[in-house]
Amino acid sequence: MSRSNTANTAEGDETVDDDRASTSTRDRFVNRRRFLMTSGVLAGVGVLAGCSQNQSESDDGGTPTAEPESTPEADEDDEPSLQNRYPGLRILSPEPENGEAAARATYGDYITPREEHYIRNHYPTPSIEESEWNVSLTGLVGSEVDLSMEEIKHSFSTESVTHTMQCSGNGRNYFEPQVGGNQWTFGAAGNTVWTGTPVSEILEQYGAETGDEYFLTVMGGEHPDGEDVFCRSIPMQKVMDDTMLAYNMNGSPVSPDHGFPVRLLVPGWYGCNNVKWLSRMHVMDTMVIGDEWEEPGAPENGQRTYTHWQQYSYRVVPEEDTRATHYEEIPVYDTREQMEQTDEIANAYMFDQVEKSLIGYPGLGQTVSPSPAGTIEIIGVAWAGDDAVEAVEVSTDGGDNWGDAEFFGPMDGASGWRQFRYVWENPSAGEHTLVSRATDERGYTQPATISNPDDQLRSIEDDQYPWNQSGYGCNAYMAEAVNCTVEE
Ligand SMILES: Nc1nc2c(c(=O)[nH]1)N[C@H]1C(S)=C(S)[C@@H](COP(=O)(O)O)O[C@H]1N2
Ligand SMILES: [Mo]
Repeated sequence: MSRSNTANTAEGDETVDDDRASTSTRDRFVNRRRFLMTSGVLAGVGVLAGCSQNQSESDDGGTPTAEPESTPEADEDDEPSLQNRYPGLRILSPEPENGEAAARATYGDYITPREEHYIRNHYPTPSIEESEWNVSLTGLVGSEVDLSMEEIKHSFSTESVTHTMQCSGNGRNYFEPQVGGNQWTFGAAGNTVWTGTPVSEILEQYGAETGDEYFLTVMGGEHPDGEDVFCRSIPMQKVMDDTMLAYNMNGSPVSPDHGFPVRLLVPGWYGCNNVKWLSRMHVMDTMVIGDEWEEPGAPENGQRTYTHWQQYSYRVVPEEDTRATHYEEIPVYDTREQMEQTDEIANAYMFDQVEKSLIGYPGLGQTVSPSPAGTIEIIGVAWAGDDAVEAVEVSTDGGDNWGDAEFFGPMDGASGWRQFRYVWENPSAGEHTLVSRATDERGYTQPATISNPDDQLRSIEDDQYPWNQSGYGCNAYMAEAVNCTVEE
């Protein structure tokens, strides 16, 4: 696939901004369908196509946007639709493929099945033959190399990690005033086991610079000609710690839409860092920045090529800023810690995730009845990026009074979510507002609400999450409240 950055935008349309859907109807550039036939997922697809997908209950977060396609429809050449391939998703756009978990029930379990794991694509899912795919290693290395999938899988160690993948834009729908882009509610998060090759071994094998001052700039191979390369710069410290080239997801090959045949996996960090259809890794002594990585005249002419997704997008930008300030490097990577260091980092980068929790039962708008013992067990999940979750509290009265939840289930390192339960004693009949809030090992706790744009916040202050132009990073617990009805 071409890595050229010289092509013009085919239709002269605006460069896609932020984590927003590209709605342009540019030409298909690959045959997605043939890809599915060759990637080993078709057997699963057949099963899914037979399922009904009545998952969305009343549980759609009350969003005004796309309804799930209710009628299973085949594409021209009989590939099952995105909805049929992923019956647990509410589809936000069929192409590029974007969808989120349709029901809160996804957050009542530990492992998220592939059919319920959100998909976030800027460009259509590409058609890739595994046997023809290479990942190149370039830049500050002893010797540059093209690695086949065979080498990636079998010339190095194999690792597995549980990781809560979450889109930076999850919860964007709750921002007021509304911000543009895919209107994700709660569902752009999932917890899965990823298997692959530690990137550190590959870098060491080929003599790369691996000190803390370096960055690994990683690029997706799927961009249509003239579009920005999906490119991210990961600090070397994190790369050497636990980042891997993942090719299996929950014990099956990563699905086409989730990055087949290989993606970068950055445990605990926002989804955007986990570059899918990985084609190139480039060792640098700064983040990707500057003319060398942009078209001449960028960004005015909309040809931002390699820098766009790292420097312009995925930044916390308050209303008063015209654009994010670009940096060659920053002193801390924890997103919440960056937000606090506004003297040094004007606009936080979406790297390590902030603490968050979601109730999985009861679901939104659900009517539930107490057990014979007169209790209701509220369950959910909590995570805090690559930091451990220390505590979860639950309130059954909209945040006035709180009690401690208890953890249960597996704990596979910090980057996977923890399950929690809270036994609600003697719930009264009628409507209730349930909320949960997590505190991480750094002592950071989820704030209550999203701020007003006028407040121009850059960090979490006074129990408020900073409203920002692209709606990134929302972890305000009132936004995630579950209204339910208890039966007599
Ligand atoms: N090459 C490439 N990688 C990508 C993207 C993309 O559009 N292209 N989207 C990113 C974003 S914004 C997210 S949130 C995650 C989503 O991963 P998933 O679709 O497997 O859930 O992939 C990331 N990796
Ligand atoms: Mo994302």
